[in-house]
Amino acid sequence: MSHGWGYGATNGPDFWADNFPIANGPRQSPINIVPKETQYDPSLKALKLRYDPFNAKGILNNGHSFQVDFVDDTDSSTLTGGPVSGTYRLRQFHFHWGGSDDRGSEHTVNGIKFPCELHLVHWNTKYPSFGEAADKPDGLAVVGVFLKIGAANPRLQKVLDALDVIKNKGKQTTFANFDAKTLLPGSLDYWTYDGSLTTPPLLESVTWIVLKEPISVSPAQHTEQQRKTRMKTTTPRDGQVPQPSLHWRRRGSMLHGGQL
Ligand code: SG4
Ligand code: ZN
Repeated sequence: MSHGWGYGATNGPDFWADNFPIANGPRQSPINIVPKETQYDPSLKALKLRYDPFNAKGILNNGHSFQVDFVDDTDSSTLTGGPVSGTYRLRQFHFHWGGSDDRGSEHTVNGIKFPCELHLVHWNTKYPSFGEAADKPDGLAVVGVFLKIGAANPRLQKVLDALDVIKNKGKQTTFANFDAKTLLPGSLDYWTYDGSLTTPPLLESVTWIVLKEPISVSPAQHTEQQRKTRMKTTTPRDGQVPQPSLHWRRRGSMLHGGQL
């Protein structure tokens, strides 16, 4: 993108509204999730993610994040169910990492930041393309996955290895035959709310599906990422989305769960 936005002292989130007035809009992301203030909604369905490893195409450093792009001209990698109706196609996934272990995620849970957050971006096939979908209220569905420091994550290593060749903004390289499903946690239980892109143009087009279970990254892998990239994150835009519009779903149909 050619806009001068960033995460610095003079072009960071507090300044985004100058060029993107929607920054003060009613459904801006990210938010702080307060689990005990969320509502259990029995009408929410199980999330279905079906990804074809052969759709993985390339990995790109866009200057704000690095993303793995997917071929999206057929319905072979899709998100269905969960809070959405219809079929959403996987377009790309990217990460938001922080400069230290105690920050990095964009969403927070009870104010707690995770070291990293993975975003899998999907677009609604009721529109002709990602571009057309990106500014519609039901245009995008992004699955957010927190990363916590723990065991080494061999699935993540392939992504980290690729970072060597895309150190600088605008660099890209092929990234083929990668199963995005291997990056997901065991449980697809989620919180959901209607929000926005977390970077300019901050379009209010994203149904957020934030998974409750984090995946792990080892201290060494996290250090490796910090050495290779200097990516930044957007902090929660508190108060803009009321907590009661968050819903959560447990796997199975234990309707009286209500506990986290
Ligand atoms: C990252 O900068 C991605 O690399 C962007 O991807 C993405 O923008 C942006 O984050 C916002 O997405 O899931 N965090 S987010 O709300 O997907 C879009 C690209 O620039 C439009 C393609
Ligand atoms: Zn993101």
